[in-house]
Amino acid sequence: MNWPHANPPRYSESMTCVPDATLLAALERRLGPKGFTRDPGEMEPWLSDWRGRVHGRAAALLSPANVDEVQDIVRLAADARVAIVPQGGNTSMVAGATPPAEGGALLLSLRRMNAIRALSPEDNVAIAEAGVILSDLHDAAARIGRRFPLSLGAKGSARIGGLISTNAGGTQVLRFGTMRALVVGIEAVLPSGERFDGLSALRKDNRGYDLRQLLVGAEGTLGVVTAASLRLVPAVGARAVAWVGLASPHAALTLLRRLEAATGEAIESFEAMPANALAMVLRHVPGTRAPLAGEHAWNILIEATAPVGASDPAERLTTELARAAEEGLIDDAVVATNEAQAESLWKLREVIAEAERAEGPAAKHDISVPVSVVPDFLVEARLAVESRFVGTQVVGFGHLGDGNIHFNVLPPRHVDGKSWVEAEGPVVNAFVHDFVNERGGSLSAEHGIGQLKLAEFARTAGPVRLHALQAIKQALDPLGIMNPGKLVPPVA
Ligand code: 2HG
Ligand code: ZN
Repeated sequence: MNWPHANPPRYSESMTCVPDATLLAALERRLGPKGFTRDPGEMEPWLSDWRGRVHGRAAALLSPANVDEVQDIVRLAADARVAIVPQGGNTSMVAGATPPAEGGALLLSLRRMNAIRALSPEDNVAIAEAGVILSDLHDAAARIGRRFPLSLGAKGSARIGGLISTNAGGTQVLRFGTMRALVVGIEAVLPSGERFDGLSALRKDNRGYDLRQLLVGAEGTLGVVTAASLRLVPAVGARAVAWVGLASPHAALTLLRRLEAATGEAIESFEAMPANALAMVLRHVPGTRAPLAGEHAWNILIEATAPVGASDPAERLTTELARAAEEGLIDDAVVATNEAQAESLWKLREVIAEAERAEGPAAKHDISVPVSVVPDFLVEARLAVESRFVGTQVVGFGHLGDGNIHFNVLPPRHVDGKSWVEAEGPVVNAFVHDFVNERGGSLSAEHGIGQLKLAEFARTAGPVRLHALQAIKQALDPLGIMNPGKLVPPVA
């Protein structure tokens, strides 16, 4: 049993070719003017990542209208050994959908495939194409008295295919899990051009290796996800949204466990923001204001929900928060009294990424550690980073209840942020990731590896994980045409 060392996989990044005029003409004929463009103006918005850090080029932008067209694209590209970069809403935090700078790849946009093919209240399933925008799926589920329980700040532009391909998390993972827990079936075009028809809404299916789960979180490196059957849950009957100010992440975790015990399964979101994250939002996002008087070291956004027919969770939440205040566990709290107030509290949380983008470059991390470790991590890692990299400021916020912290390090004031991130970013990244590894954590909790984490992933993954990953890549995409340069570190 000396695999994988005796027989290392051969996948390497440099195997693809630049498309020639014959291939481009064939693609143009097959896709027509709506599905094929090389116009620089039309391609431009899709060639950079959301944060504007990575800029690529592409030989053409392909926007197929259906799975047959996706299959033909993949077949033609495979014959010519040309790389394909699948793209949905282009909201990746790790430049997972940005084509390489050389310009040889074909950018494959799933945006035109945006039909919700079926909604079944009997199966509690929606079948959505890869290009469906998350908030459109929310609305469609609501129309049949159900809901799709995954949400995140980018819900107005993130698309189902990308959410699946990154195994997206977001703000409701606490109760319903990440995308992985919500994908019931998948339809995808494999790197051979064959269609994997796995859409049926089976809740039990033990036919061996789970290709569906292999494609979730594969970042387009094992094929193109074209549609999925997605789990729906009962619609929300009542929700209570609260904003809490407290002194430490330790108090926050105690509060979370207490609220869970008091409200059954009602707590869906428990999002933590230090004072500097809230200040950043108030500074950059017009129309926002602090919900509580005074500054609090930590702010927690809590949502509790109950399905139709169950009792309103607001009363229990209010009672528990009052008790926590009396005992000195929290400093202050407000429970929204109407939907508009609830929405404005949520907005403060959902626009953090936008505020950060406006603030300027930072060394960014999307880490996870066991939930019990989060409070100490937040205090110790901040101290360690700010003492090691003098003048920096840590903004660590996020999904405390999932053990997932966006641990972002702002450059010292008075330095050029972009140059600092270029020069110091990798050193800071390695420092933070080592700190996380020593605590049994992961360098990617919910954003994926993409291109931005690839070197750090290769450095820290260890040979067993790495070789298994490379072997799977080699088996399913032997030509290396699917989103090369992302997720799978090439064999040295
Ligand atoms: C969030 O939770 C997103 O707001 C973005 O995952 C995190 O900007 C970030 O670091
Ligand atoms: Zn997040």
